[in-house]
This record gives sequence, structure tokens and C-alpha cells, in this order.
Amino acid sequence: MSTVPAQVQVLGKSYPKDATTNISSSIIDKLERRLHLQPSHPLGILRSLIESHWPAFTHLSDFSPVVTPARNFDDLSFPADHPGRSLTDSYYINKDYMLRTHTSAHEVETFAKGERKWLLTADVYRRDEIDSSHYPVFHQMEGASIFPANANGVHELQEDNARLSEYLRKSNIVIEDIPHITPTNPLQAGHDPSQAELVAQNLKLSLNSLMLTLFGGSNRGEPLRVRWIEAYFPFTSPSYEVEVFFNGKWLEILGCGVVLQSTLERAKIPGSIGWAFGLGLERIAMILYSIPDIRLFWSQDPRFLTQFQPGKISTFEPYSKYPPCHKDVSFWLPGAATLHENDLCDAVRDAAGDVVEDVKLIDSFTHPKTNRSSQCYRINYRSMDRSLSNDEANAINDKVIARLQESFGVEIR
Ligand code: FA5
Ligand code: MG
Repeated sequence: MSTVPAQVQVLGKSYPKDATTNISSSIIDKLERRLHLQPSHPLGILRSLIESHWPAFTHLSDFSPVVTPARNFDDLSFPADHPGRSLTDSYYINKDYMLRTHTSAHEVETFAKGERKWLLTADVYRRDEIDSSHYPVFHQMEGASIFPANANGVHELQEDNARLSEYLRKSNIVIEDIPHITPTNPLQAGHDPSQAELVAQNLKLSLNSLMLTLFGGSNRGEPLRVRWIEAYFPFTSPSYEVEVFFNGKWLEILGCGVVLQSTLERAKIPGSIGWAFGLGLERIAMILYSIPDIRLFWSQDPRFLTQFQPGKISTFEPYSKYPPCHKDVSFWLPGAATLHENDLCDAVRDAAGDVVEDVKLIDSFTHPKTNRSSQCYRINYRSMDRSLSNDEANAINDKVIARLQESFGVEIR
């Protein structure tokens, strides 16, 4: 076995490794891509489209993905035992630094700079399963709008709500709404109830009109259907999720809510009240452009990259889909060890790269006498760009097996 270096290089900086370090080299490679800043990439085009919907907001897109757990979680009032903090769910450089798991990680610093109406786009990182809609890196856009918690703020909200209501009244949209505030989705203590209602209403009107900008044009004359759902986030109350009905299915687009007062206090902007949302760019781009697999966003193939033009939403023409090739990998775990699916998927992705299309646990059992566990995963290999021969797939699978033996001490069955 090779010796493990004591340092890890991330974006040109060296960090000491420790027991929490779980960032892999395939993730480190992604940190420099900055797809959302490329003007002709579907994610960059979508970012610009949303930014032009809110021309008066400050547009931010240059924050480092390396943050402290305090920024990512504590600033946003995540409880100490929240599952998002765990090593199986998030990428840690070491105990002091991690990759942001959402753009909300920058709320406090952005509010603290005095920004009151802003959009922030960034790459975010989560450890997860592998399939056509999950990738360990995706992109989010955070938006926020803050008003003075006084008569001026009330006046501003009333005017904006009247303007937006009038626009939506004239638009081809059907909204399934829910009450702004309920016992299970409560007002914050210390908020003036009527102003909190106005803020929640402004949030809904603003996002309904964004949904029209994004989806209204591609609905073949049918009214756009948007539905509001009660949600929970540690850093907003009340909280909601927005779903859009598209191609016969309800799709979750974003999470949002009235910003927790403690967030604004940490940013040292007392006397304010407002809303924030966070949306996933890949989810929206996959629908709008008919992009069938989330790995395609990372493709360097000109057949993908040349299909998109700034300012335009066009349907992606898939080039031929190459045949898949699956391999089953069965193994015994050492002793009484357990293995989390996210840990396995990360190792597979790191060893094999983007030719992994999906990974499924198809069998697992624990031997009643020895207490040893056995697992069997089906790994589906398919290249986006070319046909993979069975020999090539075997060679890649051998690398995966070697990696599983090295990282988890498994015994192949
Ligand atoms: C959040 O990340 C919150 N920070 C959103 C928020 C911001 C709430 C501000 C309140 C105020 P969530 O984990 O649900 O929430 O992700 C938000 C959106 O990101 C989802 O609606 C979805 O569009 C997208 N998203 C989440 N997970 C993935 C994934 N694995 N792949 C692609 N997109 C994802
Ligand atoms: Mg969610």
C-alpha cells in the first residue's frame, strides 16, 4: 500500500489531512470547472436568464466552494446532530474546512456586506447515490430580498405585491397555493404578523413570476401549473417548496422561506425582514433543454458544447446513445464492518470516472453465524461519447475492484 500524504491540495492551497478528510481527487478536479460562468454552457445560459429576470439585484458568482462548517451549517442554525453534517453526506477537506453543500452557506456574509437584494450562483457538493439525476457536484442559485421592518418596508412590499399580482393575473398560469402561515409553518416570534404575511406573499409572487419566465414559453399554449408545498429548513420560517408540472410530472424546483431573524442578526442587519430561496440549475436545465443525463453537463465533447447559444433555450439533440455494459461486484466486508452506499459510490466514481452511469445495491445479507456482511452492487458503465468495449469495461471494473479492496478491505466473492 502507498503511504497517504499528510496534505491535500485544494484550489492551489495546501490543507493538513485528518480523520475527517473524505474529499476525493475526482471531486478536486471539478472545483476548477466553474460551468455556471461559461456563457455558452446550458448552466451559464440559465444563470444569465434568471439574472435578467431580476436586473436590479446584485449578481454574485465568484465565491470559493471551500467554506467552514460554521458558514455552511451553524450560521444557518442547523442543529448539532443534523444528518447533513455527517461524513457520509458532505465532503470534508479536514475538520475545519468543507465544500459547501448549498449556496445558503453564503447568506450571512452576503447580507453582512450590505447586499439587500441579490442572486448568488455556485457549484455545490454532496455525497450521494449515482444515477442519471444525481451527481456529486451540482449548481444552485440563491436569491434574497430584504426590506426594512417598518412602515417604509410595508409600503415597498405593498407596491411590489400589487405590481406582481397584476402581472400574474394577466399571465397563463395556474397556481395551487397554500396559506402563507399555519401552525405547522409558523410565523417567527418578533415578526409583525401583517408584515410577515406581506413578505411571504412577495416571495410567492416573485417566484411564480420567475417560473413563468423559465417555463411559460415552452408550455405549448397550456397554462403553466405551479404548486406550493409546506416545507422545513432550519434557516427559514415559514418555509415552502415549489413544484412545476412539466411533461406530465410534478418536479421539485426550489426551496424557500422567510429568512430566520437569527441569520440577519448574525449578519448585523437588525430592523430587517425578508425572504430567500435556493434553486437547482441542473434540474431546470435538464427539463428546459431535454438533457437526459446529469453527467452530460460535464462533457467536453464538442457535440454537446456546440449545441447551446447565449440567451437561447433550445432542445438538446442527443447524439447516439452508446450501449451500456453492467458488471456485478459481490464482496464480503471485513469483520463486522459496515459500508455506507455513499462511500461506495464515491470510491467507484473516483476509480472509474464519468463512465459510471448508475450504481445499485442489488443484494446484501449478514451471515447469521460469523456476523460478516456481504453486498452485491450492479455497476452500469456507459460512455457519453463513444462505444465502450467489453474489454474496456472489464479493465475499468478491475480498477474499481482494486479500489474497493484498498479502501474498504473487502474480499471479492
Ligand atoms: C437547499 O439546499 C436550501 N439551501 C434551499 C433554500 C435556500 C431554502 C434558501 C430556503 C431558503 P435542497 O437541499 O432542497 O435545499 O435543495 C434545493 C434545490 O436544489 C432542490 O429543490 C433541487 O432543485 C436542487 N437539488 C437538491 N439536491 C440535488 C441533487 N442531488 N441534484 C440536483 N439538484 C439538486
Ligand atoms: Mg429538498
